[in-house]
Amino acid sequence: MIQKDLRAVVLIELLLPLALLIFGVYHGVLQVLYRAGLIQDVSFFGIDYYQGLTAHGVINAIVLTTFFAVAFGNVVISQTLGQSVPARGAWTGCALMVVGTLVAAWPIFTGRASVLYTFYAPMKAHPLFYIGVVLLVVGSWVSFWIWIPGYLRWRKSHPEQKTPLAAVGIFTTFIIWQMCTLPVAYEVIVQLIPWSLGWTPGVNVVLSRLLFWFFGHPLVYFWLLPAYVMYYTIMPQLAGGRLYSDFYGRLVFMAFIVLSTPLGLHHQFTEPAVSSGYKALHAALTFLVAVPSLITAFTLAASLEHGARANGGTGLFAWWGKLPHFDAQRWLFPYLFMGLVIFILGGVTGIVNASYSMANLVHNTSWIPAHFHLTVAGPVFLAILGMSLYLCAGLSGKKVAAPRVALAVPYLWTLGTFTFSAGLFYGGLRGVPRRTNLGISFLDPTSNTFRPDWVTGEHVGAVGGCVMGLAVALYFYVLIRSLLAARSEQAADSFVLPEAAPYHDEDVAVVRNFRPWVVAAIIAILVAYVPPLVQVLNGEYRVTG
Ligand code: HAS
Repeated sequence: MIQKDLRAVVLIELLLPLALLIFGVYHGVLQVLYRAGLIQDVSFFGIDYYQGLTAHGVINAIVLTTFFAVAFGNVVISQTLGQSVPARGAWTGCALMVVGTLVAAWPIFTGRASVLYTFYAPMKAHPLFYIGVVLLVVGSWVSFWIWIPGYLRWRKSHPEQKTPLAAVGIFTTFIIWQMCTLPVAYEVIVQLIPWSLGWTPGVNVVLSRLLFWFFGHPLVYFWLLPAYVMYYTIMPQLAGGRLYSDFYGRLVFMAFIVLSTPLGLHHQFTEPAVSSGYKALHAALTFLVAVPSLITAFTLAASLEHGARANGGTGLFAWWGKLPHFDAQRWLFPYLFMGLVIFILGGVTGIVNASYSMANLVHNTSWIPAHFHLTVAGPVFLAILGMSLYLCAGLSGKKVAAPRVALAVPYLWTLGTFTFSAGLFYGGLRGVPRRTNLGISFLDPTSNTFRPDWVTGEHVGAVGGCVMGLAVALYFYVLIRSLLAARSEQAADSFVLPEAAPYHDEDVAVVRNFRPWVVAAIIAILVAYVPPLVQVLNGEYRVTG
């Protein structure tokens, strides 16, 4: 059962970022219009291109994901470890995150923080942007810390039992978050805030980038792992079956603790300050971090097959048809399943990016946003949308209105992301740059920089982006109608998340305890990052102003 005293806080943590998402998605649609040359201006309705791009990235990739991870974590820990989340602590964490978000929103919306969601130097924001980010992160830390005493109590009183898999997934998510946010906290507090206040004349730009990407890659697993919790512990039940192997679920989560962080240099293959040997090490580790996702692909496919066969599925492939793809009662299923389908291409293109020499071809081109819209805007975003609707309706004791429309959203979103990404991959391979207002430059036929060979990709991308916008509009139609529906106290009291039983329930000692994995993670981080850090500190990469 989910604690009653957590309902309000969880609903705020879900609904506030969803409200902001309206701006986030609006600026996403504007992006594709600017880039396709359909808007030929530096700004639209008073918000300029880079301001809108910053709002899009910060809201969608940082605010929505952090709030959701905390909200979902509160629900999972409360349900699986039995009423162990102190409500006062949950409110404190939530309040810090809300204040942080509002404080950071002011400089963004007044044009004082157009530094994009990758906010490292030399771009400089108003100090309130950085202070807001710090509060948001500290709020998420507080929300995590308050789960730990309840977990330790649970372990003491259940010495023979394995920690529920969903709780393992949530703790993994936040252990990674805790490890990766410490260096970025140093960057923001010691480098960026004093610099933006004018207290220091300049910052070491390369150090700022190194610290950001130390955080920036594990950040993607912080986004992804709540979706993995749903795939492993909820989706098999929705499919009518069981999780094929409990051990593989645990192994995957533990492996992410070790492998998520020591590979951020794959975002810096072109960084002059770091030697190529360490970049090669990070490239190799990047291939290794794909392994838990490959294990996930096989474990989930086996779990889906088990469910489909239990529903009467037969044959080598025909059983896929017996999954609840179009069952309006189980509308949550396609939010998870279509996320996985999208992730196949997101994963393959990630491996291309990791391939050192290939990265030189695609780096900073539109290939990169094509890749990450098949990852963070694919499995992650669909899981967040689906679970937010599920929780908002369930915790407020309401029925999801228009379940058929709810069911259509993930399909429409998938069509949109595939179309959008196809256009951006095509353009990226032809050198179309990312983060560029193409409408006033390369896609303006009157400009002497006009590139006719870049038009097709951006136009295809614009069609996809508009379809994605339509999918989100339909989502909000369902969400708002559901929130306005009649409330049942009894339904709210009895609401729980589905929990899939394991088919193979192995008990393997090595995945019962976080400690060895955290120690291995720290060693891996020291090996992968100390020498590059020394190289950066020995150089002189200071900017002033
Ligand atoms: Fe990435 C850049 C490499 C995963 C997000 N990535 C980015 C950026 C973002 C991002 C936001 O090495 C841009 C940052 C910026 O602004 O500059 N990425 C990888 C690799 C993986 C990967 C190797 N990325 C992600 C995930 C993200 C994400 C996850 C968000 C959540 N990425 C890179 C690299 C760069 C990069 C370089 C820098 C590029 C540059 O030069 O700037 C891997 O973890 C991917 C492994 C995944 C798989 C897929 C497994 C498939 C599954 C689905 C199974 C399906 C089933 C259903 C069961 C191997 C689990 C079956 C259904 C049927 C119909 C058959």
